[in-house]
Amino acid sequence: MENKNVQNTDTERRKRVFSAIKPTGNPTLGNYLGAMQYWPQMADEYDCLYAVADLHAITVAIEPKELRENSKRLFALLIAMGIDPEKNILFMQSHVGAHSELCWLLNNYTMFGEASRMTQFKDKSKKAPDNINVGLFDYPVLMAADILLYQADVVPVGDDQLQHVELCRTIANRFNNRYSPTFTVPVGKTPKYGARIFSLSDPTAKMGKSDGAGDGSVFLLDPPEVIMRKFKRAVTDCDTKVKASKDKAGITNLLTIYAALNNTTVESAEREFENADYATFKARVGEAAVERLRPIRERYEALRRDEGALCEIMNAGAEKAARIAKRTLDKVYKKIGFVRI
Ligand code: AQP
Repeated sequence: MENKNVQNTDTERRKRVFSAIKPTGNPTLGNYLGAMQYWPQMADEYDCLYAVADLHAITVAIEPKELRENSKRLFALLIAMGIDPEKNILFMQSHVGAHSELCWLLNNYTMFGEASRMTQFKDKSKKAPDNINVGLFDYPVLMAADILLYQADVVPVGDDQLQHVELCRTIANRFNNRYSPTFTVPVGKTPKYGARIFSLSDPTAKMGKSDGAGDGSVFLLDPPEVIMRKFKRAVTDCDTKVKASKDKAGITNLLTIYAALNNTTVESAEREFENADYATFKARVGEAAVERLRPIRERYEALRRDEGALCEIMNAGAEKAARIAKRTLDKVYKKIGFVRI
């Protein structure tokens, strides 16, 4: 993906990647196929920063114990799925105070109408009508702060986050035009297959972390027999052909999952299952997911046995991230006209 609008303020460095995931529940196969699976390999080409977005997690109601456990679990999972903390900057968002600071500053360069148009805000407001808090409304501005602090060029995300990246670009351009080039204007990058994985029990709804105990979401830490059960029960249709089409949402979703898991195309998956019945096809998709997730679960369990080591990685990541973030934040304060000491 080419970015024609990048205003790179630091020409010496490699291009930068930033992405994050919030610890709101159990990470799903949707999170993995839509975004996370591409993160480890990006270190070959880019300087990468990845965060557990714990500040974002409190925009929905969450118990303290759950937030703490989800955050540690997600941090360990990111390492387990291949993010090497020596080659990437991996950190917990709340450990770098600059995120909240820049968010406040950027609030003043974001229009109320722009934030009101965000579909995720509308969807989440409908889901929790008794907790439509200002933080939920401000979510995309905090996300813009996350990205802009690190002068990120590329933001790998699933489909649902593209609108937020667009708003981030608007805010960055507005600030750059009002003062002088300050922020790199980033581009969002989505994968060809897997940018939106749907629920297995309702293939018209996005597979989400906070979907609870139902069979619609496959969680990355689900045991193999649970994964197999969920795929075997996946909703399909009353046809018999394993073919992607608009009126076959369930089968199309399963073909997409298979293609994204095997790094192949939907067309080639269709050919592979030309003569298969639905039961065989669903079992094969399940097996592919089990095989992909097995080593991740094993590495995860080993990492969770040593909390001390995990804390050290968190500390080191936060220090490195804070150093970069401070440079941007200082520049922003100065440009706006704050007295600096
Ligand atoms: N179903 C999905 N298909 C493809 N990509 C997805 N992502 C999320 N769901 C799917 C991508 O995963 C990354 C991390 O997501 P997030 O935690 O930052 O926020 P989210 O998009 O709100 O994720 P969830 O799973 O839907 O969480 P809840 O249920 O708590 O709201 C992002 O890049 C996202 O695009």
